[in-house]
Amino acid sequence: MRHWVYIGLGANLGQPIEQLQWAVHQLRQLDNCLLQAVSRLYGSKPALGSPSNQSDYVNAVALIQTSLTPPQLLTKLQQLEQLAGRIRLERWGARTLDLDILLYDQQVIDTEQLTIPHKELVNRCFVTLPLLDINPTLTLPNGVKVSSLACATLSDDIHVIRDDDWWKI
Ligand code: A4P
Ligand code: MG
Repeated sequence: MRHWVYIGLGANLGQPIEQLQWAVHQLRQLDNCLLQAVSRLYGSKPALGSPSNQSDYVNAVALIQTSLTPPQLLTKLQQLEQLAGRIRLERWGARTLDLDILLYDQQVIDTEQLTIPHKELVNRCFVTLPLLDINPTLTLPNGVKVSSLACATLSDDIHVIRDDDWWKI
C-alpha cells in the first residue's frame, strides 16, 4: 500500500449525500486500498462550463493508500460509478456519482485514459477546499501549494454542508 491517492467525489442527482456516503463505504471495502481520511462535505453550484439547469453538487475528497496502479484504480472507480447508476449522457452532465483521481503520489500522468493531477483541480474550489481539509500543506507535483490557489477559501459559491463524520454509515 505504498501509494497515496486523493479521490474527488461528486454527485448532483438522486440523493447526493447518501451516494457519497455509499461511495466512501465502497472505498473502505476495496481490495488493496486503505481509507486514510475524508474531507468535510461541500455544496456548490455546477462549475462554470457545465450545462445549465443542473442541480447543485455535493462534493468531498477521500485520501487512500493503495497498491493499485493508476489504470487499475480508475477501473475500480468506474465500476463504482456504474454501480451507482451513473448514465453518461453528456460531458460535464448531471451524474449520480463522479469519482476522479485527483493526485497519485507526486506523479504526473498524461495518457488518453488518465490525466493526473486532474486537469481541473486548480480551478475548482469544490476540489481544493476538501483537499486542504485533509492536508493543509499539500503541494502539487509542479511545486504549487494548494493553499496558494485562488480557490483556497470559502466564498459565496461554495458552503460546508457537514463537518462531522458524515461518511460513517
Ligand atoms: N480521465 C482522465 N483523467 C482522469 C482522472 N484523473 N480521474 C478520463 C478520472 N478519470 C479521468 O470521464 C471521462 C474520462 O476521463 C474517463 O473515461 C477517464 O478515462 P467521465 O467522468 O466519464 O466524464 P465527465 O466527468 O463527464 O467529464 P470530466 O471532464 O471528467 O468532468 P469532470 O471534470 O468530472 O466534471 N460542478 C460542481 N460544483 N461539482 C462537481 O463535482 N463536476 C463536473 C464534472 C462538472 N461540474 C461540477 C462538478
Ligand atoms: Mg469525472
